Amino acid sequence: MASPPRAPRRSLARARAGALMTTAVLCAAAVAHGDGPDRRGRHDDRLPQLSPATPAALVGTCESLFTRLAGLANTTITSATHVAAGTLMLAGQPVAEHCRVTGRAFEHTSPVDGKTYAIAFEMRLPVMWNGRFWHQGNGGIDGNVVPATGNTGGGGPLTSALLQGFAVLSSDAGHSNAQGGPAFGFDPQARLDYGYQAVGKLTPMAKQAIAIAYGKGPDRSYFGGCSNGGRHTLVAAARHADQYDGFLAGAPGYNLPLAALANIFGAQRYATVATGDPSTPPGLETAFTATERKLVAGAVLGRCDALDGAVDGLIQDTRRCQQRFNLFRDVPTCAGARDGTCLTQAQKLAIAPIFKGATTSNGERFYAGFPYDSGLGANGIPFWEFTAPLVLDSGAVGVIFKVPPSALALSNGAQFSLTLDIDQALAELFATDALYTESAMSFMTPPDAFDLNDLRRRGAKVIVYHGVSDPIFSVEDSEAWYRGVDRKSGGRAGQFARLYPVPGMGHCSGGPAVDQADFITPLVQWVEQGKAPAHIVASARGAGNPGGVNAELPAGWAANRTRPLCPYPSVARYKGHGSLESASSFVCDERGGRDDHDDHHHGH
Ligand SMILES: [Ca+2]
Repeated sequence: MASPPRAPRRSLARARAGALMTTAVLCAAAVAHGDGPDRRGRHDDRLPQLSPATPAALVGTCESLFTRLAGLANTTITSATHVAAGTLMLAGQPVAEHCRVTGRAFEHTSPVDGKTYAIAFEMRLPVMWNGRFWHQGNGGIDGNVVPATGNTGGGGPLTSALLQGFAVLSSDAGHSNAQGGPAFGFDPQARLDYGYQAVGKLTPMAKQAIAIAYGKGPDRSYFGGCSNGGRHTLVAAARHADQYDGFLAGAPGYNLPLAALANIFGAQRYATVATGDPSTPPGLETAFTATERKLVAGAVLGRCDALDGAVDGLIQDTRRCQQRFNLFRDVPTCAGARDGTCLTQAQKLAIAPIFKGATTSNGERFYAGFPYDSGLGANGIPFWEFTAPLVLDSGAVGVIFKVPPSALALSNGAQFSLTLDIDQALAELFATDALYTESAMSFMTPPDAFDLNDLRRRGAKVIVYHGVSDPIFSVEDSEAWYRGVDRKSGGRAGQFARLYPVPGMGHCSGGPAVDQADFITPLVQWVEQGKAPAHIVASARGAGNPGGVNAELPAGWAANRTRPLCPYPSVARYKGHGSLESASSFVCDERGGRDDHDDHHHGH
């Protein structure tokens, strides 16, 4: 699947590294990389090994931080309070005592709408600190100061950065949803803060605050979040590779404006076959009902479940499944009225292009396709498919992203989305004018999503996870990211990046999936100890799970079923013996994704 590596372009660096190459260097490189030479067998550059963080204790009282932090530039501290141990519970565990500091930074009054904007934030600073900083990226259109717990946003939380003793920062990214939700998009600066500038402005502030609180700055810094928080993470990986050592991106919408427009494209397709009023979410959902979605999910399982060697309700071999499953052939076509056992030909014609990937009127694809997977019938799907395009993507595309913005998107999101000219809107995501001097595709996405060579060279690491049944940000877009990073690094993505697709999982969590995993610990071990992660064991969240029970686990699954999450492009395969409930019965197969006849030539 992955394209062959390009010829290396940094020949001078290679020559220098080659001249220095000794057995000792080779050993150091092998330790640092964890997986030895790249696929061409080259040891042509040595990645630095970052030193581990060391703990420290808070200096003085929490309350004293109110005055001690008063000198931070462009920042007003609004409170500093002590939070006793056990006041906050995360993943069923008590959080140790810490200080909660709140503030506002970079306040400005908009010349466009006259409103006052600021980047509101909170920091949670453990009294006994592990020496690390965690910048928490939040979801949606931001606009809320989500508690700075360092919850990574994915799965049912098993741990969090705050639980592990990180100093954690969370912000509203420069606007409050109480001021009108997406209406902040009329202010050019608020757009930029949401896109990337809030992160850039808060990073030095937070590090300085940590230095004041503990008498030293963070030894190691991390960035993480899911959905828009995953987008923030990959944007930071590209823009602030000098400021962060580890990145944990869940379901990263790193092409978020395109994904939002693709979701509107989907709504327009559904509207053509809806029997109800398509301008309401329940009306739009009549295009593809819960019963029909479960029918298709069952047909996908019928074709693909066994491809990984285990008929277990999970499709590990997603790519081979896409070659095997055919919506038109494998789902019965209604002879008469729709009764939940079939789809009409018109429904199939409306729905198939959504999975194939949104296109312009002349057939050019502008966002990734979505794989057919077992989670299509899950409870989290209809919000993203039938509600979001009418109430969320409308405001995002129409008010926050488009140049110029559209007032209709605020007053009537459904009308805006269902009548939107997709071709024109796509152009407007790339457009600028005298007032909005930066386009959405510039302020929302990484400057070059695939070029992480600065990050790689200084020893930083990236872990991405993504639900295969995610209906809003496609796992295929994350796979394209990984392949792009591999190309831009000359085939070295494995030295510093991992992508873990999560079969059956929806957007960030949930669905008929084994979706609970600790990604923080392997990331820290990779960054600070050079232990490159292979597979990561994930658990189902059945009865009694402290991170929250997943009500959608199929009846036949053990409550604590485990599976290895395998690094892309490998896929989990059943060994042929052992319990179907245990990760130990599966191996990660490097040949994942190739069809039987595919071993002699590269598909796709
Ligand atoms: Ca299976």
